[in-house]
Amino acid sequence: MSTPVEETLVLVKPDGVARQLTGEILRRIEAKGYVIVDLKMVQADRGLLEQHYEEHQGKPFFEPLVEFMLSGPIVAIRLQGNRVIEGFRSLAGTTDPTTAAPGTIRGDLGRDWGLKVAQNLVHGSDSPESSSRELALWF
Ligand code: D4T
Repeated sequence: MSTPVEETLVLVKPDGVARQLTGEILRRIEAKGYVIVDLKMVQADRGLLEQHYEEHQGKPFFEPLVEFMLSGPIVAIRLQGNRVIEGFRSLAGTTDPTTAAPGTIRGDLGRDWGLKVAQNLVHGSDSPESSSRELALWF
């Protein structure tokens, strides 16, 4: 079965950078066999984050989420591979780090810190449409 080569946007969020987990997260991505084709550290601004999270505008966690993403540098990664969109989300685990499966980035390295917004270490695009839109925003 042949599958198309895809690209996805991965972000190591400010908690991952602050906790010095960037290397561990990149190690897991590379060990899986996906290819890092571009990578940069950025301090995002509010405009970028409001566009990135536009689907969540108006939700109670939107403002805490933007504040969290403004709280420190982010590592943005353009990642390539067959079915990498689905594959990275599988590596990352589900949104809530408390219940994310052990073996995943969020399940092994994340936890609930009792804050207004889940600090869950990474972001990965959730569809080909999101991936194109988000890569154009960040790169
Ligand atoms: P991202 O988009 O950051 O990769 O995370 P997910 O795809 O797993 O989750 P999401 O877009 O639904 O949520 C974005 C971001 O908001 C936080 N969040 C989300 C939260 O604190 N409370 C919530 O109820 C939801 C749905 C966590 C991730």
